[in-house]
Amino acid sequence: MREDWTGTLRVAEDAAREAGEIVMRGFRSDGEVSRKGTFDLVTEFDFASERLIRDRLQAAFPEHRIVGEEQEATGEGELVWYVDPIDGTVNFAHGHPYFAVSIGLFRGMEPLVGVVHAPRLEQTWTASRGGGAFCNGAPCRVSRRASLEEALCTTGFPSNMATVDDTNETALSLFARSTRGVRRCGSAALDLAFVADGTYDLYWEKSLRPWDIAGGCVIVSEAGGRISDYRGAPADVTLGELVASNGLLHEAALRTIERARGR
Ligand code: LIP
Repeated sequence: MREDWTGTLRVAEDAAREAGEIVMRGFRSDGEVSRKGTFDLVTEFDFASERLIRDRLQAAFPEHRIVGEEQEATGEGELVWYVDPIDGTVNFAHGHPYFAVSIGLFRGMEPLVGVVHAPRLEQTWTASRGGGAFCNGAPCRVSRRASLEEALCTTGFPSNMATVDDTNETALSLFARSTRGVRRCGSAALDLAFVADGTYDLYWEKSLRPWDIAGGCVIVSEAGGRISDYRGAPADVTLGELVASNGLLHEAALRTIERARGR
């Protein structure tokens, strides 16, 4: 019998919307901002948002594990929630509207429930396994553009870019020359949501954390897209590298990434 995740999704969506209200109280305010690294930021609203989401998830699913960006993981269950209280914190702290609350539920590598809620954009993407993907309640699907020449792409860079060798610059250059364009807007969760609704055709990035991408991966999968690592193996959100696409141009994208990496 097919499992029904609708009720589970409702809890996650309600939590994301409630957290979004907290986050919006801090948007363009004088809230406290601290540095996690040279360029990486955290605000009091990241902490408040994560506390709220954890409370809601723990109350509804005491047997589940919760892994979030700003607090220690809790619980031991095989079902794991990945919580990003604000994905795109640098944008948020600078008053840029491209940030989102992101929540994803996985069983191992199996995507079950995803929510990406962008309060400033007033867009909310949701999905549950076998139940399809939605944006603001309307069904959404990946695009049908089948070649890189027609594609609009998005990517990101690690926040510790100044100190790592593998910076994504070669891939950026190759994709910029072979597609309609590459955008870099600063929230992996939203990049994935926009792949799911057909705005972008392709997203790739590495040095990611599971909470950045878990919610979005569920939504892309349910919207008919493909998610993989850089070699084309099924995506594991805990491993940090991801290619997400409409499926049609996935192999061409993998070949470009391989070229960029000199293989
Ligand atoms: C950020 C991402 C962004 C990525 C950054 C960072 P945060 O997440 O979503 O797109 O390029 O490296 O991980 O820290 O704002 O939640």
